[in-house]
Amino acid sequence: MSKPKIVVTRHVYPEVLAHLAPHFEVTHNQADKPYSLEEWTALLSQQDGALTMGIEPVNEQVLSACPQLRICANLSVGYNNFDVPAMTRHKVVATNAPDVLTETTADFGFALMMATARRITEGEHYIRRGDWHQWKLDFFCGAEVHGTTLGIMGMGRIGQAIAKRGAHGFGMKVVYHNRSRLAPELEAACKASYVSKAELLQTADHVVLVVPYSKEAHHTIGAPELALMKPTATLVNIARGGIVDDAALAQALQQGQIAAAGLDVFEREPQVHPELLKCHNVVLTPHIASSTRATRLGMAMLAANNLIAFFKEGRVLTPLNPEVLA
Ligand code: 8YV
Repeated sequence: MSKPKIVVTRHVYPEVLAHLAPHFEVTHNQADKPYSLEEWTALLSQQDGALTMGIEPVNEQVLSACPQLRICANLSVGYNNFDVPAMTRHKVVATNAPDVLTETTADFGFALMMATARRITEGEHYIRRGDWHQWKLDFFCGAEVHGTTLGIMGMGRIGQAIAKRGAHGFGMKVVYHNRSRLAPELEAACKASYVSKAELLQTADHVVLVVPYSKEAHHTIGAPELALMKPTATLVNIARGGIVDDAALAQALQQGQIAAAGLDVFEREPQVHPELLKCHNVVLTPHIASSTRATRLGMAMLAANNLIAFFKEGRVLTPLNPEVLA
């Protein structure tokens, strides 16, 4: 019997391809060349499944050209590249890759908050420019982290892991806002209190965004929200581009409405808003919050195992639309 055909859309570690090879006829893209929409649609239309990176659109337009397609397994926990209702209508199974990246991503969120508050990259740029000639008392004075108030928007697994770092490691008071309030035992484990969005923005010294992207969450932080924040506060976005209005943020940073920002995600990746690039008080990283080899391998293997379980056993490990399998 012939093997199902799958595509792995971008470069992955060789052990992932070796893991898939016994089960599938694999088309890979180890050259890591991004596809145009036309190339992507034409390629996907030839496949039974796909291991996607969280960036390739799987929507009504693409799906109508792919009657043979049965499953798309995202390597990422975020799945805003999927139109899940459209996939369900087309009976295409959707999976993501939760859990395996939680602690690593929380480490990064905390590191970005610290780097932003303590002006670490600004100090480095100063040295590299050759500007460091003498010690000064108020050299790159930053914001305190320990003992301050940490505001987390989006209290899923990653938000909770960041809260624990802040509360237990740095003695921070943790407040959070989420679509729904956590169960009391989860709040207690994180030492976190539920507050309204406005109260969080008004009281937090450091705001960290971990909200999943959806149309409703678009520009969760825009000019009105930035206006509520303290002028000494920092904002960190490790969620998704589009959760923050980047133009409004650049303006707030330039006008001193907030002290600084740390950004791992942007509205038009890989492009960064030109006004943000001009701001000295922003730390920029290229969407790397989950990027350690062990974690990225774990994410890729989970996506691969979803594909294998589906074609071998008719089940998946992390379903987004379980009704398709029922
Ligand atoms: C991924 C992420 O590496 O999992 C997610 O949702 O944002 C990252 O960890 C990225 O989406 C891959 O494109």
